[in-house]
Amino acid sequence: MDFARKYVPARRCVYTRLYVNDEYYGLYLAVEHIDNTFIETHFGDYKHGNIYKAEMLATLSYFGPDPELYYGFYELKNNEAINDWSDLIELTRTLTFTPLEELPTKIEPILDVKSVLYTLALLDLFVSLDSYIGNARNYYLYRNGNTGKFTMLLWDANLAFGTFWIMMPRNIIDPAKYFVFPPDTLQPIRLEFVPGGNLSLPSPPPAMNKIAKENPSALFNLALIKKLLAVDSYRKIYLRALARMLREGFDAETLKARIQELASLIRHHAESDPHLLTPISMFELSLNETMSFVARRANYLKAQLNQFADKTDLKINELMVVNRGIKADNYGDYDPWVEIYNLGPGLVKTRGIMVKGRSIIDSRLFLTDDPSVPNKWELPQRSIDAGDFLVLWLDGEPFEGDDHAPFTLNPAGGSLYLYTNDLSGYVLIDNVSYSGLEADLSFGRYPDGEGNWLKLKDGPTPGEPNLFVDPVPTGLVINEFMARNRRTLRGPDGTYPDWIELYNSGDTPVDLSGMYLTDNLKRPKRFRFPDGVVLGPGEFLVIWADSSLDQTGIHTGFALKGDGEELGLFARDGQTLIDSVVFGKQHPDVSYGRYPDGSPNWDYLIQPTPGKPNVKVTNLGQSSLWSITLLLGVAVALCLPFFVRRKYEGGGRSGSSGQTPKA
Ligand SMILES: [Ca+2]
Ligand SMILES: [Ca+2]
Ligand SMILES: [Ca+2]
Repeated sequence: MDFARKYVPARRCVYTRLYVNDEYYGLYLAVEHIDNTFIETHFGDYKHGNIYKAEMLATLSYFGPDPELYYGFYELKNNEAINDWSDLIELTRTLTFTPLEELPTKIEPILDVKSVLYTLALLDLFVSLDSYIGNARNYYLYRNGNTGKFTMLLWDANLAFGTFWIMMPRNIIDPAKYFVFPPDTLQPIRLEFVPGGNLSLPSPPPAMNKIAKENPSALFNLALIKKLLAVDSYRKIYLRALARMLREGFDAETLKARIQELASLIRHHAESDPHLLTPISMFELSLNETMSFVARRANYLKAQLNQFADKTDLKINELMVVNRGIKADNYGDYDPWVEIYNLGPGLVKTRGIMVKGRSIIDSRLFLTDDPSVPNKWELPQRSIDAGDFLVLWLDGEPFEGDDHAPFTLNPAGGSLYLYTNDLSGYVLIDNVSYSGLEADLSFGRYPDGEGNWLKLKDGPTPGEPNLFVDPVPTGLVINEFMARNRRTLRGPDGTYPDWIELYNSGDTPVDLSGMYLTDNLKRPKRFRFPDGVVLGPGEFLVIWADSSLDQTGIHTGFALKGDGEELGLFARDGQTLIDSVVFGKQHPDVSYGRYPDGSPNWDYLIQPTPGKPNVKVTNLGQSSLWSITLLLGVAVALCLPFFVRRKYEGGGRSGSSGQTPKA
C-alpha cells in the first residue's frame, strides 16, 4: 500500500500494538476502511457513487441483465437502500461484448482506464494473486458519482510477493517469474472448484449453479485485464507503468532498505507478541526471502519489458535553439541541442536488427529539419533505457563527434522530425515545430514524452526530466456568495440554491479544470471542477452550491451554512490554497462579497450581483432596501460576525486530513 499510494488511491495502514484490558495482545496492522470517507478524501465525491467489494469470481464478465445474478460475487457496500446495480452490469456488458476497435470509445466514459491499468500493474509487479488477476476477488470497485467512471481499488496485500501458490500457473517454479502476459492464459479458478467438479466452493453465490450451467465461460473470463491489454495503446500504458515502478523504487536496493526499516520498527514488538502465529525465526527468514524475491522479480521483469521495447517509444522531448550559457558541448560551444526521451517499457538501441514477420530490417533512427529528406542525419549508435534521455547537438558541426548533426536549428523557427526505417521506407515517429524561443529558454514536453509542448520557464533540463511548475493563478478569487438565497437567483431546476461567484481579476484566462472548491478547509477536495471550465480575464462565474444531480450549470454538492462557515478554492494539487473566506451569520437575499471586485474588502451587498461586477448601494431612498438595511444593522449589531480572509500566494499548504502515517 505504501508503494501503491504513489500511483493510485490506496488505503493507509499502520503497525499497531493491540491491548485488551491493558494487556499487550499482539502486533497488528491497522488498515484504513474503504467507505464514503475514504472516497471523499481521494475523489471528493459528494454524490457517493456505488462502492462494490469483489467477493468471489468477480471476473467483470457479463453474467446477464438481472442484478441478482451478481449477488454474492460482488457486494454493494453503500447506497444499499437504492440497491441499483445497473452501473456494474453496464460495465461488465461493455467489457464483454464490445469489439476491440470500439472499446476505447465505449469504455473510457465509464472506466478510469489509466488508473485501472496502474492498479493491475501493481498486482502483477508484487505477484499479488489473491486479487483480480488471480482468483478475481479481494478488490473494490468504485464508481465516481461526479465523472461516472469506475475505478478499481486495492484491498489487501497479505498474499503478495508470490505467496499465493494456489493461483500460480502450474508451469511456474519461481514465483518471481510470474507475468500476466499473455493474459489469455489467466484462470481465476481451478476447474475442480466449479459446480460438478471434484471440490465445491464454500458458500457459493446464489446464482452460481445457474451461471455455471448457462454461461460458464463468464466465471473464467477475466474480462477486464484480457480486454484492456488487447488494446495496443492500453498495453503500452500497462507495460510503461511496470517499467516506471521498476525505476521508481521496485529494485533490490530500495526495497531492501525499506523492508529493513520497517522490520526494525516492529521487530521487538513481534518478539514480545504473546500470540505470535509462527516462531520468531520465521520473521527473519521471511524478510530474507522477501528481499531475495524483489531482486529476482526486478531482474526478471526488466528482461521481459525489454522484449516489448520499440523505436516508436522514443520521443523528441526538449530542444534549445539559442543556447547562450546553459550547456556546452565537448568543444566548449554553447550550441543548439535536442533531447530524446524513451517512454519505455524497455531498452531501445538506435541501431539494430529488427525482425518483422519474415523480414529482417536493419533499423536506424534519423533526425531532420526537412521532411523531404528524412534521412538527413542518422543517429549514432546508442542505447537508451526506459525513462532515459539522450542529448544531441544540432550545431551543423558533424566533425565534432558522432552526436553532432550536420544541420542546425533556425533561431527564427522551424521543425524537427524523428524518423525510423521500415520495409515500406521511412516512418515518422515524432515531430515538433517551434518559433520565437528566447535565449536560454527551452521548449519541451511536460510531462516527459507525453505532455504538450511548453516553454519550460522553470529552466532547461538537458538529459534530465523536464520541469514545469503548474502555475497557481494570481487574481482568481471567490468574489461573492449567498448562503441564504430566498428569491434572489433561481437555479436551473427552479429552486433557489446557494450560489458562489468566482472572479478572474488577472489579465490571462484561468483554466479551472481539476481545481477544488470546498466548505471545509481541512478537506479541500469536496468539489472538483470538471474539465474545460475556463474563466477569461475580467469574467465572473456563478456556481450553484447544491447537490442537484444532472442539471445544467456547475453544482458543488454542498450548500453554504447560513449561520456561517468557510469556503476555500484549491489548486489542482488539492493542497495549495488559492483563496478562502471564513464567514459568520448570513441574511436572506443579502450576499457577501468583495467591493470593489477582487479587492481584500468584504462586505454585505444588499444588491447581489451574481455573474456581474459587485455594487455597493449607497442610495438608501428605495424603501425596500431601507427595511433590509435596518434588519441588517440590527443583525450586525447583535451578532458581530467575524470574517477572516487568508491568501497564500503560491505557497505550499498541505492538507491536514490526508497525511500518511509511515507504514
Ligand atoms: Ca559545436
Ligand atoms: Ca529534459
Ligand atoms: Ca458579483
